[in-house]
Amino acid sequence: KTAAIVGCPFSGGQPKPGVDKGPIHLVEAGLISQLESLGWNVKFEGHHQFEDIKTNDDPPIGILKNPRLVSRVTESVARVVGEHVKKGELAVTLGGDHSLAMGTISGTLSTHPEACVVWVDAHADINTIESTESGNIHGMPVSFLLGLGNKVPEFSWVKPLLKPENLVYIGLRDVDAGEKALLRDNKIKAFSMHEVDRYGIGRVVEMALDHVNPNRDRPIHLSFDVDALDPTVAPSTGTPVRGGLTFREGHFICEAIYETGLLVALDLMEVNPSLEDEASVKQTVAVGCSLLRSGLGETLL
Ligand code: DIR
Ligand code: MN
Ligand code: MN
Ligand code: MN
Repeated sequence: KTAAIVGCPFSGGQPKPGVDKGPIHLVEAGLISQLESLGWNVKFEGHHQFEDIKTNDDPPIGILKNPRLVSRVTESVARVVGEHVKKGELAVTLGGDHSLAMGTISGTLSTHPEACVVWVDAHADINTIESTESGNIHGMPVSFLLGLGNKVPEFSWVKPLLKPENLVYIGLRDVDAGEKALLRDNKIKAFSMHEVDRYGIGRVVEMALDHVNPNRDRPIHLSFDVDALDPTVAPSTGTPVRGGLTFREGHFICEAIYETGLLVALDLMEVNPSLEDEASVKQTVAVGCSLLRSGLGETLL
């Protein structure tokens, strides 16, 4: 069993500097050897290098910020992740901001069109060019993958390969009004923190998988935004929202999805080592590594 680490030092999908240092800190904290200790053959040939497009050469489209840069970077991530998944390697992408998932999920679906996506996040990241209030593309990747909203020609490489019924959310608690309408209109299944409180994380994961993967026979792409965790657990992230998943709830999701034996790609996004104090950074990076270990089969016993 081989895991391919795709380090993506990229921050162009949102305005706060530092999230590009997330993958570097995760690897420096010992992630590679931790995953090797779990019995994986881990491939890591250094972090991905992205060509830069200067802001001057990349004016907004509508209010979308850095559109050409985000498009170029995510397209190359799609190619890299797609190649790993095609070879049967577990693609583990380290972000970087969540716009990268436009690439990672496109890569997975290019090989496994029947794959389902479990999106763990405080946010739905489903704004369209019409609905976005921030213009930050990390709040939009899901709408591009689903083909919602007016097409942005710059992103013509993104094929709408994701079907709404193959997507499920866990952990939502900060969803824009326009996004709520998109979730409703497209009948997308979402388990917010309200459902986590009501049913417990065990039943929520079970129900989420029953929805997208009733026979437990389809490949799974898990896209985990660290801000799904409560800010007391993962403080160093760009858009923290109180009332999030506990340490154990976050890990339970990763453990339960590993146990299905169906995981083909895993993203860990939005760790920003430039935010909060040194202890908070250390804590957030450690929790990132530990979520990834759970996703790769670490057990408590
Ligand atoms: C907001 C925040 N919905 C936006 N999204 C964030 O900018 O579209 N996503 N923070 O991670
Ligand atoms: Mn996100
Ligand atoms: Mn397949
Ligand atoms: Mn988020």
